[in-house]
Amino acid sequence: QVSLKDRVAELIPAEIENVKATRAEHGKKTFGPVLVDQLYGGMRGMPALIWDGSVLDAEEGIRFRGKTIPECQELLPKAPGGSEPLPEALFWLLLTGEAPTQEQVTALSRDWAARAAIPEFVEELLDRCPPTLHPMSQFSLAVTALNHDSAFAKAYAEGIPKKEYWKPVFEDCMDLIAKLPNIAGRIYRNVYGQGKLPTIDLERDYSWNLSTLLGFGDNANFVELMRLYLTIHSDHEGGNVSAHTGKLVGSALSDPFLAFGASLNGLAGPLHGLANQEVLLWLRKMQSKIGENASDEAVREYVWSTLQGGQVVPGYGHAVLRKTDPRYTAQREFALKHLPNDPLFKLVGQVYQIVPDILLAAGKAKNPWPNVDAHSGVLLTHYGLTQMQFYTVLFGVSRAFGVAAQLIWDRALGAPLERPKSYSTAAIQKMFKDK
Ligand code: FCX
Repeated sequence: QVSLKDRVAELIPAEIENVKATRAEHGKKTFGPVLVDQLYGGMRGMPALIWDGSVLDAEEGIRFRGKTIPECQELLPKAPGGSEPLPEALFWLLLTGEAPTQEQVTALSRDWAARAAIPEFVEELLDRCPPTLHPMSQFSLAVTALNHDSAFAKAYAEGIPKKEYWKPVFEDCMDLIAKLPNIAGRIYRNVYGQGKLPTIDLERDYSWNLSTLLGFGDNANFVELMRLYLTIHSDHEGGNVSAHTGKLVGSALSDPFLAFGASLNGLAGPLHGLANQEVLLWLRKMQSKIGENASDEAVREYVWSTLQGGQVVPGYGHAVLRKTDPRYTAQREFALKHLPNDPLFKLVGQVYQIVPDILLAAGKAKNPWPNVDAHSGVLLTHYGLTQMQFYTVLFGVSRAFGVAAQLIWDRALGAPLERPKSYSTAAIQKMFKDK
């Protein structure tokens, strides 16, 4: 059977030709003007990047290599007895555009399990972090430190030719993904005092091992949740902060550990991945203010008070999406199947009925609908993973899949150093004087 690395190697030459032909035919064409507002406005909607792994449609949401989330749930191999796709399979899909066989997925699980150990000095580094240091900072520290053993950094120092870059980058990316459960598990247990870290089971899948390291491996539904969670958080086209940061830093030929460490620092912001922590905090605060089983009117008032306090409603809105995020819907369906009567899930559902109208009435947010972060915390809480400061770490474990796939393809296609042009306001004024 063909390994993932062999399959990527087979695909690269044709893709290099494909890019060459596309550039030869369309390279000098423009698609749309760049507005000055876009320079001041976070480059919203400005075409700037190429990434084949996933594309985000404003109305429909994410497609991984052309497949919607329900299509991935249908198509991708599952664990024996499970019904959610294995994230191993999603990674294969992101990298190759193809669904792997069950055997190929099993081989990937084994490969990652075999690479899972982290260096002793990284363990010590984590053990020395004060428990008051945010789990995301600890996560980023540990990932950055893995660069100590980067195959790419070593090969580059030894003068590897450019067309070979992707090979050690592939190895680093496989190591990176493989080591994240041990890092996440260690942080979780260090910070929240949950006993000794078990060892990785070489025969089990990635999500089972991650769940076990966190202390939830004996709950089959939690393991299924992890499979779904890691699949849907993996990638969200190229322009979001974590994906773009990884690509940008990787373009300097910083190795995948340095590049993904940078991604994590972006994911740790409250407008991005930290929103999943913020949602739970916000829901808990709401509950303590207006009680459980509160009326719609009380929830409405609370939402307005958030807006009037100058804060955003976490988990709602999106820079690209203009409809309910299908990642939200996938989690809602999971909840309807596994925890329909959970009180916090009911509150999430109630909030979903109420917030969009309020955001529309407030008149600022371009998208009043929920995003992925509006739902993930309630699922984790249901199974006893109640420490919300840890939630973004799980998002980070998943986001490594997308960033890694991009890094491999960027190096395979010889993507250059990223260097867009910045302008001063004075230059803008001069440029458009009298125009
Ligand atoms: N609550 C209140 N106000 C909101 C809002 C929300 N949920 N979403 C947008 N707005 C406001 C913005 O703050 C902005 O106000 P301003 O003009 O006073 O600065 C205005 O509406 C226009 O913003 P908009 O163009 O709609 O949104 P952006 O593309 O600038 O930002 C995010 C998108 C996601 C950052 C924004 O909707 C937000 O802050 N949401 C809450 C945080 C969140 O859930 N983030 C997670 C997003 C994502 F899924 C992820 O990365 O994980």
